[in-house]
Amino acid sequence: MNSGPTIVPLPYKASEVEAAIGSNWPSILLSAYRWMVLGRTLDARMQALQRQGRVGFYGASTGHEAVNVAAGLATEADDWIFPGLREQLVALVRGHSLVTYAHHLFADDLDPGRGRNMPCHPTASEVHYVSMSSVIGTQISHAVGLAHALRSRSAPGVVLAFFGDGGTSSNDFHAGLNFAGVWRLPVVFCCANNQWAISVPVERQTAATSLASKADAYGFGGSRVDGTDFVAVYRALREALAAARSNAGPKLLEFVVYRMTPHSSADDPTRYQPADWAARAASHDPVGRLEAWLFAHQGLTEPARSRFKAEAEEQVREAVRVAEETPPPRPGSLTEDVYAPAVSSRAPKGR
Ligand SMILES: Cc1ncc(C[n+]2csc(CCOP(=O)(O)OP(=O)(O)O)c2C)c(N)n1
Ligand SMILES: [Mg+2]
Repeated sequence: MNSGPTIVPLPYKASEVEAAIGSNWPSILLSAYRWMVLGRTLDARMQALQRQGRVGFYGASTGHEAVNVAAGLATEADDWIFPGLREQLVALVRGHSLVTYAHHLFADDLDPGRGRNMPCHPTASEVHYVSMSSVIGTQISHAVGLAHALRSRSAPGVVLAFFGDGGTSSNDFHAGLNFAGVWRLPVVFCCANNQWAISVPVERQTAATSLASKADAYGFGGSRVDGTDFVAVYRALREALAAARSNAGPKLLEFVVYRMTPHSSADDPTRYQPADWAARAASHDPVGRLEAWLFAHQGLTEPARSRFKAEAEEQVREAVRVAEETPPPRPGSLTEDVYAPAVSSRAPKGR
């Protein structure tokens, strides 16, 4: 294994992992690790391309991978995802094509959003992944509205609403959680507490003892989970999803993670983060923690690790190549998907 930061080990024996996530744990963990490596590789490449002026903006999810991959693997096809800035990996794990996502990042003619949204705001309707609004917190009330619609129509599915620690101070957080609690809607609120809202540390965001504790005020349960521990995240999500599916009501999960990159490509965290932040974050790296466990307990080898990394790099390289060869959106696409097809206002003859 690479010599790197001292990783805080995942505290499990194999039997405990089996108890937590079921008998197919070996394939779940291996699949999770490979998706996490893909996410990490994608982030590194896109941040470099942004610096080269080849994509306009990028918000990395480095440090959030265990949460995103667990959400992708724990949800069912009927479920819905309302993301914040850093959850695109959830869409990819649920089956959204990496090439299509690259078309979005390059805002080209094959972007399903027709190049109108800034990068990292994809729409992936085929996997029930709803394009986010950049206005912090608004996706929370959108998610609750959809959960209400599912309930009204007796349609299956649970809605996952993602937001950050900063998002818990938004009006929509209150409106959304309040409404979901009163109506006992099938929503799992997933707060990725990466301890920063750009330059504002979470201690200045709230005086509450935890973000999870805010659920008490809305009449449902909240739990704080180590968001860099894939096993803990997967188990918490499976339990919350099962409860919501059986009409036991919503849940707030606070996943404590470490933002391992600048807020976005338009940020310089050296101006506000303490000098030891990067080292603390690296010791809680979710990819490194799962990788170390797989080496110790599941027979992961250095050649296999290198092969997974090379495969991820090749997938990303190919997606970038295809997107960069695609022309920008056609001018004529500007009004596509904007207006509904014209409907005659005149009543049919004979009535
Ligand atoms: C209503 C609103 N206020 C301010 C902003 C500017 N802004 C963009 S991201 C961000 C911080 C978000 O922090 P958090 O919710 O913790 O999510 P993170 O980016 O850390 O994942 C802010 C203040 C915004 N987009 N919307
Ligand atoms: Mg944050």
